[in-house]
Amino acid sequence: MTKIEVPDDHPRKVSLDMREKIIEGHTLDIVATAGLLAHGRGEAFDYIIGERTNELAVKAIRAAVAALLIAKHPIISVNGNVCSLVPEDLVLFSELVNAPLEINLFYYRREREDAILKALYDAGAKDVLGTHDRPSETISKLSHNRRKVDIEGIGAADVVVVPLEDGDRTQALRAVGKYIITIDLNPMSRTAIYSNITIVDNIVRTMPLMVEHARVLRTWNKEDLQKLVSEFDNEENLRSTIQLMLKYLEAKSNEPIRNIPEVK
Ligand code: PTJ
Repeated sequence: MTKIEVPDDHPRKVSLDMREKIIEGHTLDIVATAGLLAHGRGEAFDYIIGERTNELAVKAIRAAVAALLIAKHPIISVNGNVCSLVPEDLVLFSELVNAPLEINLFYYRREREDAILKALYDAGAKDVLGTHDRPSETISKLSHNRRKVDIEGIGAADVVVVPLEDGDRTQALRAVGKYIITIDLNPMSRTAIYSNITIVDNIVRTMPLMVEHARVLRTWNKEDLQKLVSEFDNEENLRSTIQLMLKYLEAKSNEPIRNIPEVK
């Protein structure tokens, strides 16, 4: 399939380039067909936060990085969408906070696992957990296919990052005592609600910021990192994010329709 070159002066270039990545990922078997739809849902929510990272997301990013840095056994779960959008930043971040990557798919197919593994190795990953040849265990309260996790990965983890995740799995991971961090543009999704820390932002903008904050926070002492985590209130952060969306829409509704500036 031919990849479309979006011209630099196209007003929706960033968004269209992201779509091209997801479409290419689907062609390569990295992204599930349902991942195309999940991306579209994300785009809609991104529009109503103004397609930019806000202060509430930065607060959640800092708490998330701190939680990972003080964790005993942190893990980052990787699915098709995440791998196709931010492979290099994922690998870099995983090294900075010492949290291995685990492939954990909602729509598992062996071909997809292979394609994602290759993409992660191409992006510089050295070790990747969650592959079919590794020892696995099951998490309770989930149906057969979706319950498998790596024994040394999510199985043993105290803190798990599950970006762009299905709500059932997030709830099941919470039920078995994991501390959950997510990145999800929908502040009303079950994953957003059930996670301990929810970063409501596009993963494409979030991951580079997580790398940036990890570089600074990894020099902090444990007590100060713990303070950042303890002071973070996910429920309050989610409520404020929904308020922010309302304010954004209200401002739009008061602008003359034809003069509404393009969202940058
Ligand atoms: O690769 P697999 O098989 O593990 O499947 C991955 C998907 C994403 C298909 C699977 O986990 C799924 O069905 O997820 P959901 O339930 O659709 O949830 C995905 C969430 O991610 C939704 O709330 C979207 O709004 C959100 N989302 C989509 N794109 C982005 C996003 N959040 C942040 N950044 C994005 N780029």
